[in-house]
Amino acid sequence: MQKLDLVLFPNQGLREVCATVTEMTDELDRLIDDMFYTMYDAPGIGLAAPQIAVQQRVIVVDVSEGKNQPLALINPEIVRSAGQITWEEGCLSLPDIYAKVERPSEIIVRGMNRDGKKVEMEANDLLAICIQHEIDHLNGRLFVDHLSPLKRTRLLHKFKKLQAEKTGS
Ligand code: K1U
Ligand code: ZN
Repeated sequence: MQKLDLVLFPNQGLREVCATVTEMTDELDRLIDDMFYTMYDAPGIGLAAPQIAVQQRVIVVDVSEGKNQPLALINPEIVRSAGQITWEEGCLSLPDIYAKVERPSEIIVRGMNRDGKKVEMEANDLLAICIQHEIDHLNGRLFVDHLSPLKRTRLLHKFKKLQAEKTGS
């Protein structure tokens, strides 16, 4: 397994709609292993393929305390959503900035697991938030896009300032 480089904002790849996966291959299975390795190492509770420069509809998630409930979904789709929850979200592609985002609190998500089997499951609270955040990535959407234009501009300005400080530019 290997740790993959994370793609950071404002990379254009984070703004693209990812391609549907047409077949489960050994290469895709290895990519999923590498995605989990990269997510746990970050550390994060989710990761979407475009964050490691792969423009395909693949996400991995683990919101458990023990980091022992890995979930990989291929071509995930939300088929039903209800309720409302606000959570302070972060993003591995926008390190060190956080904002409260409102989303549905309960979802039914459909997709394929890494064995190539169709799956449909219900998710609530943090798991639902995380799956929605990752599916947004597959559609070129970032958590800051859920904020008002003023909040988004302020946060992205802060992000650019922090990055400039880090890189000394
Ligand atoms: O997709 C990503 O950028 C990963 C992101 C997922 C996410 C976080 C918060 C709400 C929704 C989705 C992260 O994992 S950021 C890191 C983070 O939240 C975290 C890291 C370690 C422990 C607990 C949380
Ligand atoms: Zn993210």
